[in-house]
Amino acid sequence: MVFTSIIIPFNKGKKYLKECLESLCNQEIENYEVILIFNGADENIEDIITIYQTKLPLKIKRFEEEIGVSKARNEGIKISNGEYVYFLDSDDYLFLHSLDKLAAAAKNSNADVISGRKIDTFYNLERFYETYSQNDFDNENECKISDRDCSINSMIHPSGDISNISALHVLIKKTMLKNNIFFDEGLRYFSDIPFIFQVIENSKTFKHVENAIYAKRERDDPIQLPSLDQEDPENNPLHYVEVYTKSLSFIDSDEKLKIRLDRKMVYYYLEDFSPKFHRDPENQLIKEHFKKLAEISTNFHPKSIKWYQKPEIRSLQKDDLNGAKKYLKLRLSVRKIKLLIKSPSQVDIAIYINIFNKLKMKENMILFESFRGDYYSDSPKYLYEYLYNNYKDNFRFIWVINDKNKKIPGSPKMVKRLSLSYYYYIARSKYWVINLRQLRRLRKRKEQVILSTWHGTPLKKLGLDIDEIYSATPQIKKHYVSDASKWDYLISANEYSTKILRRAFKYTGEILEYGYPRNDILYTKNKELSIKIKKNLGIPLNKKVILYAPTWRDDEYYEQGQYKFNLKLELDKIQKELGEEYVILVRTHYFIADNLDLSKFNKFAYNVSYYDDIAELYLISDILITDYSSVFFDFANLKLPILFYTYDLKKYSSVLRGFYIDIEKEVPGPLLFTTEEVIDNIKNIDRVFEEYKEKYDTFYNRFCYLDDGYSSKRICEKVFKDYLN
Ligand code: C2G
Repeated sequence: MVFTSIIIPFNKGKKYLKECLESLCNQEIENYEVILIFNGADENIEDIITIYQTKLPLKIKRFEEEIGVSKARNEGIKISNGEYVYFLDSDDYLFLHSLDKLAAAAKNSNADVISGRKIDTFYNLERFYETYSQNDFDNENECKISDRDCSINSMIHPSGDISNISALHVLIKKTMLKNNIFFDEGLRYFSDIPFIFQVIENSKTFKHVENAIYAKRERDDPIQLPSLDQEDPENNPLHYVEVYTKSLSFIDSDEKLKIRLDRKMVYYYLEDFSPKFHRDPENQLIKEHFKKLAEISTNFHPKSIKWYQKPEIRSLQKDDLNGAKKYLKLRLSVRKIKLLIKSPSQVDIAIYINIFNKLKMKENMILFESFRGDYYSDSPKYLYEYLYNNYKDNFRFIWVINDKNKKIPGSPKMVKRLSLSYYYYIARSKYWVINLRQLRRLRKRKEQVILSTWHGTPLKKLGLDIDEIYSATPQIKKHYVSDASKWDYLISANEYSTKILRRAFKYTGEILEYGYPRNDILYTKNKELSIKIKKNLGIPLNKKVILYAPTWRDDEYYEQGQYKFNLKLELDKIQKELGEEYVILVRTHYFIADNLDLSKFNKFAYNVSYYDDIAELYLISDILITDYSSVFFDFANLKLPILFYTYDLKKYSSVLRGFYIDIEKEVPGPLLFTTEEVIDNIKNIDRVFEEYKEKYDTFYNRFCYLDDGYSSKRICEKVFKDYLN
C-alpha cells in the first residue's frame, strides 16, 4: 500500500532535476512513489531517468506539449495511489530525512495536513548538505503556537506578498482532495494560492514538523533558466488580482484567513507595485493595473491595513492615481531620510544623483580605475600612460586611487573610491576606463562612455557560463548582463576571448580585439627598467626570480568579497633546495583579504601582493608559477617557463568553476600537485621548458598573437580619436 505520493512536474532544468531526485534517495521513507510529470520538457533526460529508475519507485507520465504546472500536478494527483500527496518542484530538493519526518508525523497523527519548513537557498545540493547538519535544525522542532497556525505559516508565509504562498512541502490527505479540490488549470501562474486556501478551509487537523527541511531554490539564472514567476513579471499584477479573487471565493467565514490574504495584497501594492509609478510615471500598463487593483482593494478587511498605511490605501480604493502617487512620494521621502540618517554614505550617493549628475559633463575628462582603486595597474594604466605621454594637453585625467601617496606619472587628480569627490568626478567625466564591472549604484549618463578593459583572458568560466555561482548572489548573472550592457567598448586580447566575453556577458556592444594594453610593457623588454624594479623591491640582482601568482577560491572566504589565502606551497622546502639560486615573489590575488607574513623567509621570499603592477613583476621573473589565474596568458608573451601548481585541480574544475580550455592538455607547462614536484621541475627547468615547447608555441599563437607593444595606441586611436590632434 502506497502511503506517500510525491508529485514532481518537470519542464526544464535538467541539472536541478538531478539534484531533486538525488535528495529523494537520501530519505529512508517507505511505501512511497515518485510521480514525474513531463510537462513539455524538451531536454533529453533519459540518462537521469535510467539512473534513478533503479534507485526510486518512479512513475512517469509524459506530455509532449507544455500543459502548465496546474494541470501537471492535477495529472499527478489523478494517477497517485498514496494516502497522502506531496508536491515537490523539480528545481528544489530535500534535506536529509525530511520526508521521513513528515511521513512519521502523518502516521502518528493521521492529520489532514502535515507541513515542514522551507528554506530559501541558492546553494546546490552538495553545498547545502555540506553547510547544514541535522543539529542545526533539531533544537528548533518546537511549535510554539498551535500546529494549525504553524502549518498555515508554512503555507502562507507571514511576511512578503501574495506570491509567498505555496503548496510545496506539505503532506495532504488525499481523501480531502476528493472534495473537489484541485489546481485551477486556467491559471498559468500562482495556482498554488487558491489551492492552498481550499486545503486550509477543508482540513480539520494539522501537524507541523519544523525540522523537516525543504530547500527552495532561488534560481541563479533568471536569464537563461527563469522560474515561472520570473517569466512574465510585467503582468504579475493581473495574475495576482485573479488568484486573489479566486482565493476569496474559497474562504468562507474565516475572518483571520481573509485578513491574512488581504495583508499580502496590501503588502504587494505598497512594496512592489506602487514604486513603479515613480520609476515609470507614464506607463499605460501600470495605469491599467492600478485600476484593477483599485477594484479589489475596496474589499480589503480594515484589519489588514495598518494605521499609517490607511491614507495611501484609501486613495487606491478610490481609484485615485494622483493621490496614490502623492502618498507614495511622501512615503519614499520619509524612507530616504531614514536611510540617510542611518547610513551617511547614502548622503554622498544622493548628492551624486541629484546634484553632480546634473552638472555639465566635461568632454575631455577621463576617469581611470583599476581593481577597485587599490592599484595603479592593468590596462587602464597603460591606456593612461599612452594618452599622457602623447597627448597630455588634450585631456583632464582622473585616477581612482585609495592610497593617495601612490606616485602616478603626470600627477593626475587622484580621488579615493566612494568618496564624495569620487562621485563628483564619476558624474563629470565623459569617459570611464575600468577593468572590473562598474558599481551598480552608478547612474551612467546617456552621453557618458565606458571603456571596459576587463582583466584577463578567461580560463575560469565567467558570467552566464558559470554553472554554479558558489559565493555570489543569485542575481549575479542578471547583473553581469545588465552591467555589461552599459559598456560602450570592451577590450579583448584575442579571438578566443571575444567569443567568450560576448556570450558570457550577452554583450552586444563594440569589441576592440586589439590585444591587451597591459601587455605592451612586455614588448619593451628594457634591462634598465628590470634593474630598477628589482632595486625598488630590494631583490638581489644576482638571483633568478620565481613569481608565484595564484588566483582566489570561491569557497574560501570570510564574507562576500573578502577571500582567504592558504599558502599551500611549502616555501621552507623550496628555500632549502633552491635558495642559493632563486628568490620567490609571492603575489596574492586582489580579492585576498589575508595579510601574508613572509618575514621568516628573509631575503628569499617576498610578499609582492601590494606591488601595483603585476606586469612589472613578469618583467623581472624567470619562471612563473600559477594555478588557474589568467596571469599565464599574459606571461606567455615573454616566452619564459610556466609551472602550474594545481593542488586542488579536481575541486576547482568541477565544483567551483569549470574551465574554458582543457587545462590538462592545452596549458604551456606541467600541472604539479606537490611542493616536491615543483622543486623538481625548477631544478630541471630547461628540460621541462623544452618538453613543452610545442604546446607553448601553439598556446602563444592562439592567445598572444595580437600583443605587440602597440595595443594601447590602437585602442586610444579608436576611442579617443576626436581628441588626438
Ligand atoms: N592578478 C594579480 N595577482 C594574482 C592573480 C591575479 O595581479 N595573484 C591580476 C592579473 O592581472 C590577472 C587578474 O588579476 O590577470 C585577474 O585574476 P585571475 O586570477 O585571472 O582571476 P579573476 O579576477 O577571477 O579574473 O577573464 C578573467 C577572469 O575574469 C578572471
